Amino acid sequence: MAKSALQVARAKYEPKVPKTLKGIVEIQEGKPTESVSDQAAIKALFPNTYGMPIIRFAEGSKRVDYAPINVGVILSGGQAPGGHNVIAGLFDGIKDMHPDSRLYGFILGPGGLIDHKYKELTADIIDEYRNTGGFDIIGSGRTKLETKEQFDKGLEILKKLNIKALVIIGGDDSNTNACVLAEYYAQIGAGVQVIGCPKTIDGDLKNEMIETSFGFDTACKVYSEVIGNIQRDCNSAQKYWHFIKLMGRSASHIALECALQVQPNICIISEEVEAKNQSLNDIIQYIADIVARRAEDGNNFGTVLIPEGLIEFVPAMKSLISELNEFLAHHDAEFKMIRKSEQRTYIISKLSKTNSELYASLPETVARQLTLDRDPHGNVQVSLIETEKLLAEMVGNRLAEMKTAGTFVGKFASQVHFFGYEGRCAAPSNYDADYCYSLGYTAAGLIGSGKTGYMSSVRNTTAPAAEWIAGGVPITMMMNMERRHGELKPVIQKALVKLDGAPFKAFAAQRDQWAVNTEYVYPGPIQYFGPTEVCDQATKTLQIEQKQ
Ligand code: FBP
Repeated sequence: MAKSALQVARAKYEPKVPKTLKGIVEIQEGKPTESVSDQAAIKALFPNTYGMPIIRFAEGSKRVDYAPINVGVILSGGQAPGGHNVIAGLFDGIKDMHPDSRLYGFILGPGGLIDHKYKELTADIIDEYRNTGGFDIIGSGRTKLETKEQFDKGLEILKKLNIKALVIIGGDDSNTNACVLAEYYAQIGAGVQVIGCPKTIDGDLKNEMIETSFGFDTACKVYSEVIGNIQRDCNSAQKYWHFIKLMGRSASHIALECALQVQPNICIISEEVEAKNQSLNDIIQYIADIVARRAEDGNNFGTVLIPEGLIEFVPAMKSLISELNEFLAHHDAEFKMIRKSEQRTYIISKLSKTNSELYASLPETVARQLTLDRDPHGNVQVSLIETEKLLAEMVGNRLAEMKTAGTFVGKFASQVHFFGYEGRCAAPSNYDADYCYSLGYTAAGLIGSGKTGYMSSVRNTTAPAAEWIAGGVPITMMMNMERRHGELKPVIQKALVKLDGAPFKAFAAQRDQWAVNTEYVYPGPIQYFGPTEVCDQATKTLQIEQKQ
């Protein structure tokens, strides 16, 4: 396979690791833990894996002799930079425990386990993928691993390959499923440990013990580079307003982090929209007022960052989407029989009055996008909804009205962008390359110490890597009960942007200034060779959080 010069050079990079991870390591166990809430319910559902202590690796004094072990690994959900290094760290970890240990990758996500599709990951394969982006070493998929039949089917192949531990690399839903699987295998005495690793560019799998999910760092740096380039273009030509939607299915962490990096004129944070009960109209007016204010200074240009999940956080839209979800779940076949040109009228006739009126007020394309197929978790696929076009169009209409009323005196022309897939498979930054390798190596350590139902945890990551703290957190500790598809289920709490958190406050304190003035920052591309302050920076979010 042809390789770029950077790929060749980057293959030689040796990830930096915590000093307590390699060499002679000893396990320190903390006190019993509790779930974040609904303790009694979670305890009852996870009798074998509830309440386990937090694990921390420390420098040890005596080397443990490990037996060879066969381990399986699954990549689950959306791609995130650094996944290959998690696998490389896991591989090196189990080989360091015993050179005869073997690693098997299940193909195309959890489906590979159920359908018995796998490949052995040998040293030459692993070496090809060190420090590279993507999940193509074994592929990923969104099949939900949640039924007893699937667990039993998976166990057949695990037994056949003599696999004693399974590592699931995924987001909040996949790690929830990993925990249910760990509990089930413990309950039936299957002899298979299950360990999770925190992955998602969205950054919403985080808590006290998991300070960030991997991939967030690189993805935000890639988006910020491109937004910075757009801002420079925008400031050079001074004739466009750029509406830029950024991935993040639910939480606005990516938009917030990019805003902190590039200082745009406007950034909408979904969690704030929800907390302030804002309508689509309020958001449009907020943007239009800033456009008008900048026009007074002769600045007919600017940038607007929009989180992908926004639409579901506007309370009125949320209610519309939830009624649509319910309706389509029960009338999908009937809906699909309706001619495309008549679907909109059909939906308008079926919804309750308020939702029907809101639906009718939306531009045709967005109305259609709201009725597209749901993902396997029943969610609207927000990446298919062109919120950036919706806002640009509606702001344009509002400004036209304001012009007639004499409250807008400038010119308005817009460009729209969506950045998501561009960043998910980027070559990992040093931060993600190091963090991911450590997460994988830590997972091997948890396996070696016989743990199950744990998530690999590496903390203190704004310090130099040698001082990072590696260990494990019981997954049940992150759980609460939530209503999903009408049923109460134990799930890992999703971490949304906290409006009383330091990163949001830092943004809120500066945004009015960024709106009127042009204070763009141009981060430039990720650097791999050069001074550590250029190559090893953590995200602004983490830096601000950990400075507290
Ligand atoms: P994960 O939560 O599985 O990591 O995926 C996140 C994400 O990249 C979202 O930001 C985006 O909305 C979604 O995946 C897109 O999914 P798909 O790859 O299926 O189009």
